[in-house]
Amino acid sequence: VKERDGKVDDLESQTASTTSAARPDEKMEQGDAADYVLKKELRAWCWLPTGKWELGRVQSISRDSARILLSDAKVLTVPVENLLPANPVMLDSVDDLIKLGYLNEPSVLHNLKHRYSHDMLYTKAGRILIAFNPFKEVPLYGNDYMVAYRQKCSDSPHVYAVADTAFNEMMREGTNQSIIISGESGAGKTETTKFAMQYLAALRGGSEIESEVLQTSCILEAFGNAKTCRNDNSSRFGKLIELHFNPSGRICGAKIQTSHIYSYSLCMQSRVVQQASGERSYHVFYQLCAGAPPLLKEQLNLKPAYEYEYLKQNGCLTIDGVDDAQRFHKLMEALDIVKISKEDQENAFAMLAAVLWLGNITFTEIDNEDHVEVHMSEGVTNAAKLLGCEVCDLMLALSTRKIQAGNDSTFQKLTLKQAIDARDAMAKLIYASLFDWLIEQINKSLEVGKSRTGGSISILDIFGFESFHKNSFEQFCINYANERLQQHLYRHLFKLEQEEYTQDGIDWTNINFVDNTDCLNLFEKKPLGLLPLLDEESKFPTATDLTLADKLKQHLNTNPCFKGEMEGTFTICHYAEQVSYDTTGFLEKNRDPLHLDSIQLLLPCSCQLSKLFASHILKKSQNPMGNLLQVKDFDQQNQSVGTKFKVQLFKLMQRLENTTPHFVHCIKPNSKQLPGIYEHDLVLKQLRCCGVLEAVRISRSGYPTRMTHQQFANRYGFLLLKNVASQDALSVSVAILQNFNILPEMYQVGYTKLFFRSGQVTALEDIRHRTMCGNLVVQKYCRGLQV
Ligand code: AD9
Ligand code: MG
Repeated sequence: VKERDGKVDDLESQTASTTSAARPDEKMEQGDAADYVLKKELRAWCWLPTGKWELGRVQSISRDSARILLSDAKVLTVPVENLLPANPVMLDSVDDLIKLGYLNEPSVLHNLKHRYSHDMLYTKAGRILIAFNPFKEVPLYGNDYMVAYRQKCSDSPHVYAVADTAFNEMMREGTNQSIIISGESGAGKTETTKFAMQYLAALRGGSEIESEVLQTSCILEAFGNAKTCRNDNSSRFGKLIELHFNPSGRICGAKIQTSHIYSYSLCMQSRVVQQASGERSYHVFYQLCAGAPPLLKEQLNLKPAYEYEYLKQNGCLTIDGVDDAQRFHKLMEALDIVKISKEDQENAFAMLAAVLWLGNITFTEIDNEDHVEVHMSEGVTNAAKLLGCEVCDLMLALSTRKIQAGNDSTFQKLTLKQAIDARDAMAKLIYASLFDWLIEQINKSLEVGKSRTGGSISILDIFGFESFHKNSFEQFCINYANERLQQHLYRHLFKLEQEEYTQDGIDWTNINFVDNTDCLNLFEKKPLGLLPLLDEESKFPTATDLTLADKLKQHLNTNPCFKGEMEGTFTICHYAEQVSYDTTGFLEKNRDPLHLDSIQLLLPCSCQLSKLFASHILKKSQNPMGNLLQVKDFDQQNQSVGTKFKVQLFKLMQRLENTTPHFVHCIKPNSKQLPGIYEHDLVLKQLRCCGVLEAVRISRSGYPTRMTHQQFANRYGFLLLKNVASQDALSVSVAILQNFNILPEMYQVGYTKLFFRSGQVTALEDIRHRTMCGNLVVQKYCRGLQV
């Protein structure tokens, strides 16, 4: 065991619970394992569930149990059915998991760990690229590497290789391509997106537009990323970047589409006014305070970050190793390169400063019913000046609510809590609108006058599947999006599998592919899906989060993907794992009440952007007849957040549907954001969440190992111990299959290739290896062997 274990690395030791190994789809593998161990000669390698997966070697086998020798020389007797087969040593560190004879979880994890510890960050899982985040500089990038992949001097897996394949397919077949990058927070999606973009920009590079496209990352990160407890540079939105090429393969334009859970009270926006401990608001606020040139500082009355309530509340103002002032200069350069005019830049910075000053507005109580008025301070005067409105109008909007009754309107005083909500709502509305406006400006600049003549490659950098101790509406939306993406992956994998089988004339009708359609139906089906039921309940003013949970339970409890258990919670069986959701806050978050007084205040402002933002929100809610709604209708007509999210997702999927997809799954090796640490359980969880193991399961239910007749005959022909040189490859192949008793249901013979069920070739590989080592008399072995 030592001799094999020498190959296992001394990374931080990990523990994997055995329960995590007992997945339903592992049952099949476990049955195989028993077979495998019993049918093979002694000394077979296997995985032992000893609290973590441990490698051992079979010493002896009685009826149902086996004695296993472990690396510490201990011997354990275990039920054979608990064992999983391990791959031969030569399959340590394969660059494609499909090459593993046994695709069980411990084998996959062992392989990935081995590669990670040798800085081999990329591994393929069939058609998916797995990318590990090294949390350190690794010399795998830059010009030399790009040239190597372009000239096909390297065939090891890499994100450059994925970008290269996408580019070549686009050029060769004229089809649009997409690169779908997923993974959990901090796994490296945004970095991977940038590597892919850099590669594509460098292919025929050198022109202005390529550097414009690359600079967009800097702008998007400043406005859309923030320090969270899981990533110092966490993207708080999803994005799809579509790169347009001309017929000679040069980038000629680009379009960015963002997706966030579109709510004025949620997720992206709430960070503007409040952050969890150890987290920051969006980078751009700190950059502006630290790096604005003196003139700009004066115009905006800017103070250092620690003077602003919205930024200083939890004491986290800086990020280790990051110079915010320097980043601000980079941001201004990037805005110049992307051709955002100086005037627009200044207007945008004024909106940021207005948000910061809004946060410093305080209230004083005026009666004993908790009613308040705005305290006169530099916060309110500066905010009013920057927004372009009268100080008294701003004070009124933040401390009263206008009630319209026919032609008359009255003002109702707000309580302290209501006033703070109104102030924060305005700050969030301005920031969300500014973000959307900025994307629009970048898109205009990247598309202006650039005619689309060739194909496109879209790169999707989107939030991955989430499962926390407590899961709320945000996770509900994010995981729904991931179900859709997962189905996209399944469809693509099935399609390609089936195409290959059909092309080679083999029968695929008996392959039982299972996908996640049932779970998607649970979300979407009208009228009794999760989303329609949520919308229905949101319309009842008297409904509560508890009545919602009851309603879901009442209608969906017979659905196999749904479980309504404890009060106020429900569980969804996602493709990745079961997730329990707490309905607290669901209705309010889904209704997304908008503070109309904010819009009414901003509409007549003299500042161009304030006005624009308010009218934009009103325009977006045009009713189906195309009539512009009145402010007073707005609340009733406003679509629910869940429905808006679904519409946004469908648009995104529609765009992806017309492309040939390439999948990259990023993996975070540890939650400490440090190099050299491999947390076994964390990696396993991500592999499941990313659907890698599901994709592997799909391959396993088909014929994952393929070889041409010629390759197969060349590789194993010499084992036949008779001269087959004069025979054709197909005849030699058939002779090998018969000679080594490979069962007919374990393979199919196509026109050009042989297709094998998982694990079949490993047995032949074993024989070949032993024969070549001269350790075994082949004839003797074959007589006893049933594969
Ligand atoms: V989030 O969902 O936006 O919170 P991402 O985007 O998945 O997350 P990101 O790309 O931001 O993660 O990576 C996190 C950090 O890991 C980066 O800031 C880098 O410091 C580090 N990283 C990621 N990939 C690489 C890499 N290939 N080489 C070196 C990397 N460092
Ligand atoms: Mg990111």
